[in-house]
Amino acid sequence: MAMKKNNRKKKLSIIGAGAVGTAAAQWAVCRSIADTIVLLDVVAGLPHGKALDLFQTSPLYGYAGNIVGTDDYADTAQSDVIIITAGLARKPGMSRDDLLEKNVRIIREVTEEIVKYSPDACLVVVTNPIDAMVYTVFKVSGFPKHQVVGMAGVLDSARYRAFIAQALAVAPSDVTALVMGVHGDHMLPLVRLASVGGVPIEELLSKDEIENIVGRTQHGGAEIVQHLKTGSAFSAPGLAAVEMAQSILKDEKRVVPCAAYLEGEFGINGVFLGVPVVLGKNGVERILEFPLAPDEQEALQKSVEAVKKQVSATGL
Ligand code: A3D
Repeated sequence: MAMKKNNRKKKLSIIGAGAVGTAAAQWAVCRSIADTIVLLDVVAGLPHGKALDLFQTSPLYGYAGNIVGTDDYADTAQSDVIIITAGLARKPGMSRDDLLEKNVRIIREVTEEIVKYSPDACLVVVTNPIDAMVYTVFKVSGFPKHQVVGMAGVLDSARYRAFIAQALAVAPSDVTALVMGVHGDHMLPLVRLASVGGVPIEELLSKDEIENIVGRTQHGGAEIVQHLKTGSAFSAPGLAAVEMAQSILKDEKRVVPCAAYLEGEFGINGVFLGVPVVLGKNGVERILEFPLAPDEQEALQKSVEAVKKQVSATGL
């Protein structure tokens, strides 16, 4: 029997037309992941100009959908997925936690507007400090946990994979690796599970080489901030968010590390933390739980403590 095809038009909105939001919009166009892409910002003219510029790339990319720039949340109505990038980014010397107070205020405001118009959307949160901001979106929206997810692990794992590929001079797409936990210094790039074409990296790289790669992954964001001076990474973060949005919009069931709300998984309760999840049309459809080694469990616990500290600072 022929499968019924879901032909309903898909809508993606991106809140924040800054560096990450613009990169996400570009990647979304390149990959044609939605029929309508809305870019929203509070700065007058910014999203309109960026959307128009992007629209003019459509003959070159072959994207045939709508691209809308706006400062009116009514234009985001009935979105299937909303990527939230609104807020301040880091400058040299700042930690992600330094952004908390101002970004909580912005994220609250943004979430209240979003839910008025798109009660069924899956929300992909990018704004830092991510593990606390995704919690804020969850609490303010009142959405079920499967509809709210944070982007960090996809990016951190991509950085980890890129550094492993570079060290081994192999194709990055042949590297499989997972970063769990908080998006910060206590993130956990799992060494035991990292492999290249199925071969564990522990068989191919020395302890020192692996330690360097793990350290560089943990500080991957800061390394870029140090170079840029005026902002933080945007291209890989934008694509990481689009990778997640695509899996939801196209019901791909990709297995990706994301900040998901935990209720007992890995022995953790009541926080969002980076874990491997299955992303499909319902958002977070499953968390893939597996036994951790004692040192991994201990490292994850440090992540939990870091996130709880951030969350208590949100006042929620
Ligand atoms: P930036 O280029 O400054 O863009 C932020 C945009 O948000 C600006 O255009 C603002 O005008 C807009 N904005 C501010 N307040 C509002 C509001 N109330 N409603 C709508 N738009 C608003 O920053 P960026 O794009 O480089 O970074 C955006 C956020 O993503 C920051 O918090 C970064 O720290 C974060 N980020 C997270 C990751 C992760 O891996 C989690 C990676 C990269 C950036």
